[in-house]
Amino acid sequence: MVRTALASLAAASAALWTGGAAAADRAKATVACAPTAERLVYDCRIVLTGRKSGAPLEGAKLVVGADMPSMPLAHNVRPVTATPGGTPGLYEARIELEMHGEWALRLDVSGPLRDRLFHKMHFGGAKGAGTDHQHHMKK
Ligand SMILES: [Cu+2]
Repeated sequence: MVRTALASLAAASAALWTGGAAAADRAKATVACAPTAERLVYDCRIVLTGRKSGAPLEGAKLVVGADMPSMPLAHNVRPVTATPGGTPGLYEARIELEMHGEWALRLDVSGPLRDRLFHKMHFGGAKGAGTDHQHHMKK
């Protein structure tokens, strides 16, 4: 009895897993940006997964834009197309900002699924690297 229940549970999760990049799913992003030798230029590594499936999102087209939530219409950063990184779901993009402070990265995902995500991060100042918003808030 217990054994049967476990078996069907495993089958159900396997079905979810293979359905990873289904059109109905949305994207989830993990973002880390590191400063380069050039001021205001950052190398960002973005890991995309399916929000429901948790599976790495491979073969996606990812365009990264940036804006400052506190300064609407003040900036005009040209969006860049990320390139696939070495591991499944990893994408890399070099972004050039116009000042330090809090930015919202806009991630436009297309391909296996379409989605638009915003990711707030603090760049520069005493922090040096692009730190995740939550880290910045925690101090
Ligand atoms: Cu600004």
